[in-house]
Parts: sequence; structure tokens; C-alpha cells
Amino acid sequence: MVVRIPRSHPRYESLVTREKLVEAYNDGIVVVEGLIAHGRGEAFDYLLGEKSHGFALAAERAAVASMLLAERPVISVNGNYAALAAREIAELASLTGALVEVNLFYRTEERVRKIYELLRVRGVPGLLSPECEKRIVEGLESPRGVVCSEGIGSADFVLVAIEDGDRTQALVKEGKKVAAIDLNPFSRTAQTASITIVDEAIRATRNMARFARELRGYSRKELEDIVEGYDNRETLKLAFRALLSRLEEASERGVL
Ligand code: PTJ
Repeated sequence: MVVRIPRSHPRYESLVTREKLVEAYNDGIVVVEGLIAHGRGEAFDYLLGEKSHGFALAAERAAVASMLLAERPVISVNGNYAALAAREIAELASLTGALVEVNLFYRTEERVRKIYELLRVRGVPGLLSPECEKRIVEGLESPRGVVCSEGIGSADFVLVAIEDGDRTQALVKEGKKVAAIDLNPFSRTAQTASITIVDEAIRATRNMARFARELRGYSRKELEDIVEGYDNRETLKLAFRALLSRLEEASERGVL
């Protein structure tokens, strides 16, 4: 812990999360741009009331159903996601059998190794080695597009979080189903993903692990029904409506 936060502080959770990221930045896990990205996420979470809305839970459930139906599901982990939610990722991977790949926007081999090590220590199963055979995702120039051939390279489903829009778009263009955890419903990631999870990454992954525990007992047909009944455009509309109604309420009363 870089700074000691008193438990009584009204924004204790948020401040502890910030310190976690600063610590991860000092350890070379998170890039400085990741701290900026977190601030943007925080602002949207604030506006959304810092809770998992019904539309987010529906997207999380559909994403888990898709993961359980997929032949080669992969969880893509970057610096921010690893620093925030390594334990939750471990739980979700072990419940769904998804492989876990460290995949970075600001890629250096040293960071890949550090994040791999962090995930390994936190007990993440199905971790792909930094020495895996590589290929480049079409449309993403190297090193941003480097992926493991047996991981994201051949996946039919990819879960990404706190991700840049270009990469989500490129994965979708390759015919993969992409679920994206992104608090900003305006972002290109949110707009282009097959399933958009407008929720905070730690909460979202925790919810997904809970759904995985429930849905693991479902038949293929039941899982397919969940996926078919899910409408991503509707999720995005509901996310914008939630922002609107929070702001409308605040503008009427002068407080949130
Ligand atoms: O570790 P690397 O090298 O892969 O780099 C990671 C970053 C985050 C720097 C990179 O992916 C990036 O630049 O992302 P963007 O384009 O800033 O997009 C991040 C998105 O995630 C923004 O739309 C934020 O609102 C959102 N976001 C930030 N924190 C959270 C979040 N969404 C969910 N949970 C969060 N905790």
C-alpha cells in the first residue's frame, strides 16, 4: 500500500483500488496510460451509481453462457485487468475452463512476463506461456496485434476488459465472438463487441463467476436459449438510459 486509507473514508473502496493500480504501476504491471484509462472508467462508474445494473447482469450471464458453449474460450488479460481482478479471473477461468492469455496494447515482453507471473501466483489456471507460438491479428500492426496461436489466435470466444477499441474490432472482424467489459458505453470497444458488459471489471468478473457456478449445470439447449434471447443493442440502449435517468434525477433534485 502506497498510502494508508482510513476505513472510515466515504470513498474507501475507490481509493484502495486507486492505490492498487499505483502499486501495480510502480511494479511495472500497469502502464501510465492505464492510470488515465482508470480515471475515465471511474467517472462512468460514478455516473452509473457504482453498481451492477440489470442490463450488465444480463450481458454477464449471456457472456458466461457463450463461454460455456464455446469450443475455445479465452480470457484476454492486460495490465489494468490483472492488477484489479487477478483472483476473480482465476475463479472464472477455473469454472469455465477458459484459457487465459496476457495480451497487451503497450506490449513489451518484460511486461508480459511480469503479468503472467502475477496471474500464476494468484492461482489462475489455463495460463498461456509468454513463450507460446505467436501470430498477428489481421489489421493490427505488430506488436499490438501479437497473440498466442493456441490462445486468442484460434479462439472462438474472447473476453476482454478495459480494452482499446481497435483490438476488439479486429477480433470481431476475424469472426470471433467478443464480450467486452467497459464502463463507457460510447467507446468503440462497447459499440463493436458482440456482448457489451457496462460494469466495473472487478464486479463484472465476480458476477460472471457466480453465473458460471449456476450455468455449468445447464444443458446446451438451455445455454443456447440464453444466448439467443440476448440483444446487445438493447443492452447499450439501457446503459444510455441509466446514465440519462441518473442525470435527470440529479438535475431535478440538485443531488445524485
Ligand atoms: O495493459 P495494456 O498495455 O494492454 O494497456 C491497457 C490500457 C487500459 C492502457 C489500454 O487498453 C487502453 O488505452 O484502453 P482505453 O482505450 O483507455 O480504454 C479503456 C476503457 O476501459 C475506457 O473506455 C474506460 O472507460 C474503461 N475502464 C477503465 N477502467 C475500467 C473500465 N471499464 C471497466 N472497469 C474498469 N475498472
